[in-house]
Amino acid sequence: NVKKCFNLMLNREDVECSTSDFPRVAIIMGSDSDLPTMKDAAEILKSFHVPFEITIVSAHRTPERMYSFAVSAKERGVQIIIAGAGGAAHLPGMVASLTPLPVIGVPIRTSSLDGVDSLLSIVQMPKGIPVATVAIGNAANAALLAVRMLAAGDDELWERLIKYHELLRDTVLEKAEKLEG
Ligand code: RP5
Repeated sequence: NVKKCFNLMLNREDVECSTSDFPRVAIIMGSDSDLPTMKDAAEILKSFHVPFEITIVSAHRTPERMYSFAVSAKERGVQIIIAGAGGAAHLPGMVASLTPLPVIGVPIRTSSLDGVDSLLSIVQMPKGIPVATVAIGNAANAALLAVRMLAAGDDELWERLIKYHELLRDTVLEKAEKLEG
């Protein structure tokens, strides 16, 4: 139950949360203070019926945990990792260095530099270890990108994505119609 996971995480309890024994996507973040941003990724995955796990892994506060998370992810069935971090945001890059699984980084908006620090830390990976980076705070797009990657080999997900895009289109058309009167 994802909602229960969120509540537990907000109470700063160190728990593993999962919607399935076989999560296809892992959502991790450096701190529970990232959860208000990262929960958007969970909501998107939930709406596409993609099983996922979500937890806190800090590169600098829990480096051993980051290591064991990254090296065991593939064995646990994880196909894509979404990693959110703020400031000197090294979590996505470090995780990508520990597993060949695709990693999508979410730069968290910070109070001092508005998240530009997070963005540059995540996006500027040197050649060899890629991290796909979304816009500052856009965890929803990270999840949508993960769904697209999975959908390339999953017809059901493919159909759901097509429906999702039709919904986006229809929403704009409705608004345009209203505006035009
Ligand atoms: C990073 O430091 C986290 O990803 C978070 O965005 C930032 C601040 O963490 P807290 O001090 O709020 O725990 O590791």
